Amino acid sequence: MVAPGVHMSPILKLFGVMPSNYIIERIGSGHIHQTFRLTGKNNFVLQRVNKDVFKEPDAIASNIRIASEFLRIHFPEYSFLTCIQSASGKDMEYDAEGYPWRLFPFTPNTVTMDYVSTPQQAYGAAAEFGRLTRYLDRVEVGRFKETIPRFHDLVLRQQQFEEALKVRGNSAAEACITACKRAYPLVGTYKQLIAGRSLRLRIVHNDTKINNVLFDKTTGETAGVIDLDTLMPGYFIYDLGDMVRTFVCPVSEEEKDLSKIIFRKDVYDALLAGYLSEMNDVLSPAERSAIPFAGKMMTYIMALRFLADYLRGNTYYHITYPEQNLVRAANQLRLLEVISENIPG
Ligand code: GN1
Ligand code: MG
Repeated sequence: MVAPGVHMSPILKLFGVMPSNYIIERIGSGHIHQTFRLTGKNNFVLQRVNKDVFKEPDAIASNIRIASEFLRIHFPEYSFLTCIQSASGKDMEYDAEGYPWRLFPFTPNTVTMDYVSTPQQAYGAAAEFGRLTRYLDRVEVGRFKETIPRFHDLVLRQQQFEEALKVRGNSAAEACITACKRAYPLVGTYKQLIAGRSLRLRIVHNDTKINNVLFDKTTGETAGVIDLDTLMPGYFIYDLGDMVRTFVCPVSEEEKDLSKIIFRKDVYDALLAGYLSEMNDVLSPAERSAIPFAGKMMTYIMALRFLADYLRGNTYYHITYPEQNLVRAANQLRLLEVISENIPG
């Protein structure tokens, strides 16, 4: 874990920022990168990119550049977050250990939230993510790279889970393993959707958690989306599904008390209405019929990913206690149950 400190100075200087003029503090609840807020004359967000997860960091910058150029031409009023270039004109600067760092402007008077409190927030956030996909509907998908190959490919995640099972060393995970296997039919449904070409490959955000939406502090309106590292080719179910996963339940994936995992129908209805307010005419009838599958698929993929990481010794997600990935997997498996009970089809 990197603490805010003096080692950031050389990086900040490359971006033309004098570290001594800023208060630097860690922010965010992400599992992958390390993110800091700089408060001073101007406000910035500084981020160290996880190079073990994003093995080709330049692909992130390239995708964002293609998207931002397209949006600037076709939707000039859209506020799309891009990073600040360093003094030598680069999107990222590398430190002595080979980690890339990026600097963003901090959008003034905005907040992020870790939980959806009202259906209005769900509607707004879902419309915001839907708008991004709609605006990018006619961009050339083939120009984008996969920043993490096969990131939300459920078939791959099932294979990785099976691999992790081979090295499992303890029985604490048995109940979760059984539950994951019981849900294997979801992989079959996913395969059918892909093989049947029901879903169009689009540019999607791929990390549509509620805390990746900026809200205006004063009006409560949405002010844009952040965390564009996985803006890349994918299917709409990845975005819609991750919203269902993170919006409908009043507690996060860290919650240990499974009785708190409930399905808020008003929030689900609002998120779907918000998403479709942008995407209804963009989606094909075949895509629209995959809507009920989205939340199940993305909740399940997170259960598989958390459990596989636990079984292989917690090499991927940042943890603060040894059982954390198992707790997350059990949480997501319970959420999968409540979503399946509440979304027919
Ligand atoms: C990771 O680091 P963060 O929180 O932005 C993960 C997402 C998961 C999420 C679960 C690159 O995102 O896919 O949904 O954790 N990102 C990556 O909280 O693996
Ligand atoms: Mg992310």
